[in-house]
Amino acid sequence: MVQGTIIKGIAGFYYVEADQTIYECKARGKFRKDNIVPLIGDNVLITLGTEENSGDKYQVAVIEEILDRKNSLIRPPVANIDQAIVVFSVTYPEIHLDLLDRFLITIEKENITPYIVLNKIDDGKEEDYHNVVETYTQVGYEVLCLSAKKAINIELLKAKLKDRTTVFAGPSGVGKSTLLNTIEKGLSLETGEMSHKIKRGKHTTRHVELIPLSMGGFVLDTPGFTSLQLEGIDKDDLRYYFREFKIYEGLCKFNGCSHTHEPGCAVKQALETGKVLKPRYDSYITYYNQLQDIRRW
Ligand SMILES: Nc1nc2c(ncn2[C@@H]2O[C@H](COP(=O)(O)OP(=O)(O)OP(=O)(O)O)[C@@H](O)[C@H]2O)c(=O)[nH]1
Ligand SMILES: [Mg+2]
Ligand SMILES: [Zn+2]
Repeated sequence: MVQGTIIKGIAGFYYVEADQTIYECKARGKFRKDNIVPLIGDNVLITLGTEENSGDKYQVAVIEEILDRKNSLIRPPVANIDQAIVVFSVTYPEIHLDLLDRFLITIEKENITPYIVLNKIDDGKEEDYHNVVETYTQVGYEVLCLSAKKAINIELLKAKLKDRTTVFAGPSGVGKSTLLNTIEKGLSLETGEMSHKIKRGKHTTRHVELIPLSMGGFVLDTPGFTSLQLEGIDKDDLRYYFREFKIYEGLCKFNGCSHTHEPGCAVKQALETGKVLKPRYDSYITYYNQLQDIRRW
């Protein structure tokens, strides 16, 4: 068997790179039986087929084994990630803070390093997005404001990517594929016009793809998404995924304080003094209640 990495999946085929060759693979039926979906970024063992496939473009092979994952995401569906760049645009589509918070939670849970990118600053006014920058910087995230189109501040982003595996995620039309084309010369990922009527993207990218960078490292372009479920999260763990709460852990009056209703809560005190920001705390309460409702069901 040969070890490789899944770099793309289209219509039931997985494209696996091993020893600088790309193999077109089917996955063994046992994966479906065990409810395991191979993910882009998975390290796999394959057996090589003998016959050529119809197009003669790729050699064929079969995925026999998926090696242990370091981490994985459901949306976008990727595995073995070091960092995630969550991309929004400062013009259209508009920044969607609920989606941003949900995405940050899933990233924190999987121990992936997150960065926030606000793209299209060539087209926007600083006063319209400086609140977002301030809020999330105070929370403890690095926020990069840039323009893929005019190549503003691209070097700041590029410096983060070397020798790492980084997934680009965010709504359709924010410029994920445009950014990657700007970062890697010679790359020509398809990009889409905005729909002017509804001011949204048109879901141009349809597959997740793992792309090598010439400076070292990999990036993953992914399709845009409009919603994100908080799946597989216990409400009692939610507080660990709000990074600004961490310094108060153990300082509340009650052990295991949920920071929702308990007296003597250090997080709520920090909220009073503005050290914890109200919109983020409100997000926390909203998701906490949602997760509680799911459990009751
Ligand atoms: N003004 C401006 N427009 C940009 C910028 N970056 C991307 N765009 C435009 O935004 C539109 C969408 O860009 P894409 O790169 O296709 O967006 P995407 O995030 O990959 O979208 P999906 O593949 O649908 O998820 C295109 O018309 C781009 O030209 C930018 O920095 N400034
Ligand atoms: Mg795209
Ligand atoms: Zn508390």
